[in-house]
Amino acid sequence: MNLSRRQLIAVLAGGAGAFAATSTGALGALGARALQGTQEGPASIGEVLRSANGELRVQLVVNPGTAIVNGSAVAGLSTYNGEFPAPTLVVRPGDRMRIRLINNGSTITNLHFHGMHVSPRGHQDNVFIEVGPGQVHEYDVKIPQDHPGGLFWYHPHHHTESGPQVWSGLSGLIIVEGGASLLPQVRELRKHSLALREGGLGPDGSWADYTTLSTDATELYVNGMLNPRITIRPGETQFWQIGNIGVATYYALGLDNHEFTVVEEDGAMVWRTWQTDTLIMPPGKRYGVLVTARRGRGTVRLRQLGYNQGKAQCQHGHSCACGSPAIKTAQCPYPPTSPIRQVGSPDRLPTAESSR
Ligand SMILES: [Cu+2]
Repeated sequence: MNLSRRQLIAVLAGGAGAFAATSTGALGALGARALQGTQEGPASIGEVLRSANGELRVQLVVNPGTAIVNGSAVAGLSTYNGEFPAPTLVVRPGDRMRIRLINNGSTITNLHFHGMHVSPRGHQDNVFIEVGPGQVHEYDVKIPQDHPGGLFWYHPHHHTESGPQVWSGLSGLIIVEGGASLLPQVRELRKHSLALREGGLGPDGSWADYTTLSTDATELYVNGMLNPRITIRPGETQFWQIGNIGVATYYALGLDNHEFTVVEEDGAMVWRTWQTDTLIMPPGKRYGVLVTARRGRGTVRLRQLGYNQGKAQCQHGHSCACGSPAIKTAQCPYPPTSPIRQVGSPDRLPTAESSR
């Protein structure tokens, strides 16, 4: 596999009625790999579980079996509540998250609230909790009043099981309301949440076994879909919160001929915004960015520009390409990153008015 190939992962369609430009054929010609055909739908976030009256009271059922992936039923997954992608949790600072975790799986699991400033004790963000097959655990996580707003995520964190469980579908986004989305320049913008994860089907059409994990064999999903579409008007600025909730893949994320203005990073507003044409995103990484579509109609492609996946590529006895001692790393350069240009304080961000 050529690691420097540019893999399409989503499409930005500019202008009303521009969808025709995003035909499957056109995408295929650009090297998109789609296991079950390109999803023509928008990049929907899926199920959203939102707190009310200071409390998020939900049930997450670890559900081994079949789920709908990119429009088709796929066996061999393990999902929360049968959903792929997992539900997105939306909470506010000061909320309690009362989550009943029911483990219908065959291995021990638990919950970790990645990046959140919450207690690791008791029934909160305690990775030593063990919820065995058939067991139930009641989480009660208190989010501090001064918790920053931004993007976080949840996934199992039982040692040795986290990797296979996340791979099989057990990870989802958490949005803590506030942060950059409350800035006057951002508040009125259209928002999208993009959950990036890898996955793929085995020879029998079911979800590939974790032991086959290799960047060679994986597809890149955005909100559980292959090559979904986001619409944006020419000149419009949108706020995207992007999280890598996969298990191994590093992304170098690029948007053709466009730049990202970073306003949030890892669940916190940045002190100084900056612009880049490449977002480097290891597993767990989150960015909140402003994207302004250039004038004129057409489509813009969000791509995995390619990243030397190093040892992750070589696990489980798979033949290694880049990163293997047998192969010169010079053949597999890390993607060049453009120098960071600071844009300045939030009062210099593009405004909703200027983008109309
Ligand atoms: Cu984590």
